[in-house]
Amino acid sequence: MQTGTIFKAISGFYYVELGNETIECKARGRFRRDNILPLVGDIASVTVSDGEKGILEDILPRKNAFLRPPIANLDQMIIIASAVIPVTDPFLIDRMTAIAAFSNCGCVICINKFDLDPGVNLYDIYKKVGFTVIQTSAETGEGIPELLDALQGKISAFTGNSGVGKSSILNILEPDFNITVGDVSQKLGRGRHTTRHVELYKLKNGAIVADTPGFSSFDTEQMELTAKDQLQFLFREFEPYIGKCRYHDCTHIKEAGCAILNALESSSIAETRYASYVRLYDQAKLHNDWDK
Ligand SMILES: Nc1nc2c(ncn2[C@@H]2O[C@H](COP(=O)(O)OP(=O)(O)OP(=O)(O)O)[C@@H](O)[C@H]2O)c(=O)[nH]1
Ligand SMILES: [Mg+2]
Ligand SMILES: [Zn+2]
Repeated sequence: MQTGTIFKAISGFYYVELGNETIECKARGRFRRDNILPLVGDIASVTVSDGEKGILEDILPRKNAFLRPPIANLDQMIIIASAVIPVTDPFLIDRMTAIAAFSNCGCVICINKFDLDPGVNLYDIYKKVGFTVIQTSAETGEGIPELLDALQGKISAFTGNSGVGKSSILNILEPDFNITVGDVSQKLGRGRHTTRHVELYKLKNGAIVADTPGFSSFDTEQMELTAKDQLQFLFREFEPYIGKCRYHDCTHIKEAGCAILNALESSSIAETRYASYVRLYDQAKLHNDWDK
């Protein structure tokens, strides 16, 4: 039995890296029976028959796992955004930063298409929250050395709405990859969902990076995250205010004497971040109510 990482998963086949080789594997029947879906990024034990085809025997315990994109064992998400068409809705970024925080996963915000628009607005919001924010261009190479540094020694996934340039950035990091990129529909204001599967790529500096399919606005509405009273802890800039509201069970939605609402009032918390909190809170509430 050997152990390796799943680099790619396509229609029931798992491509596992074992030493210098990539072995095509199928999963044992009991995975389906036990309702375990092997994910890209999983570390699996594999038996290889006649040196060619393999069988996934087991998935080793995960550090974390995500549904959208479907991937496991991430050190960090690189949330890629764009200030030009396809413009990134800050809610999408905030949803991802919350999911990352919830899953013990780091995150870096990357504002791409710097050559077209530096995205100063987004830059200021996330810099102030305390995230690492990198402005990049897959066209001119701006910010790419900085991004490479952030990727070094880690397993990362590029996420973001379709057309922001996830695949393009991977191609500029390593021109040999030759990943297909698609254009952006100016009329519809969005990308064309060019990347269809999750795949890990190994950079020359040893970093491992996943390209993933871009989100559509539909995905944005399709999530529930966590218990509503836990959500406040997933917005890192709320931290100094938590426990300082008048009511100990303050939801920070409309209570009097709310320290978070006061911080919003004095612009210490960004409006878009707070709006995302409320939106996620409402979704979580709906979901929690269903559970009862
Ligand atoms: N001007 C400019 N265009 C870019 C940049 N990065 C990507 N593009 C263009 O944006 C379009 C979409 O790029 P992709 O790399 O396919 O985007 P993606 O995020 O992988 O999209 P999906 O696979 O659909 O999720 C292509 O036409 C790219 O050439 C950039 O930094 N500047
Ligand atoms: Mg792509
Ligand atoms: Zn409050």
